[in-house]
Amino acid sequence: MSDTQKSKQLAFILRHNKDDSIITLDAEGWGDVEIVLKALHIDLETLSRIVENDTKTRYAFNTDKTKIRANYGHSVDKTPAHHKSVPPDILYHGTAERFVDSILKQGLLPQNRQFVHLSSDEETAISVGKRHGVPRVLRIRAKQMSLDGFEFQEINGTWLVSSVPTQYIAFGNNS
Ligand code: HQG
Repeated sequence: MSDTQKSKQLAFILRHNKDDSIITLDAEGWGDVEIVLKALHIDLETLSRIVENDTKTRYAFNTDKTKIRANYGHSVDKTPAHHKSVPPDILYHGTAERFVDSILKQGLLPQNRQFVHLSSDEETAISVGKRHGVPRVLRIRAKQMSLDGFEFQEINGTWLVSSVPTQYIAFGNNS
């Protein structure tokens, strides 16, 4: 099985394993590396390669590599407390054409995840949107949200926020 396939399995157990059937995560999302290695049938060298080569910084080890967690994307309510960051003026959200009407009525909601995920670049947002269908890119007035009291966390260009009310949403040109 390729590293990409293993990474998808890793993402599942560190983000979505709701009933703790595969692994028990602590309140900040850390799970035992030993359990991950057994569950994925890989060795520490392979796991380290997946973590280090991940272009979106999806995962992190603790200092002695006994624990691992997903940095974002969780549906389980065991999420890292990243530093709060002040976002740039504009962030991007990639979605599918078929969700746009609903988003314009309700704003962006985290749906099954703990946070709404935004991107610092438009290209990434397009590829995020393609996962769901015909992509559309929304421009989010993130700095204004921050000034209005919304808290943002950033992990290597992926930004997390609790929700995005409609007044902060506009369409990108390149959608
Ligand atoms: C949409 C991946 C209707 C939202 C990505 C999205 C990201 C609404 C979908 C990360 C809505 C949820 C997260 C509303 C939001 N009405 N639809 N009111 N509010 N939506 O997968 O942002 O590669 O949970 O637009 O790259 O697509 O796995 O979120 O289309 O960073 O590391 O509901 O996951 O990262 O879909 O993706 P998702 P997402 P990884």
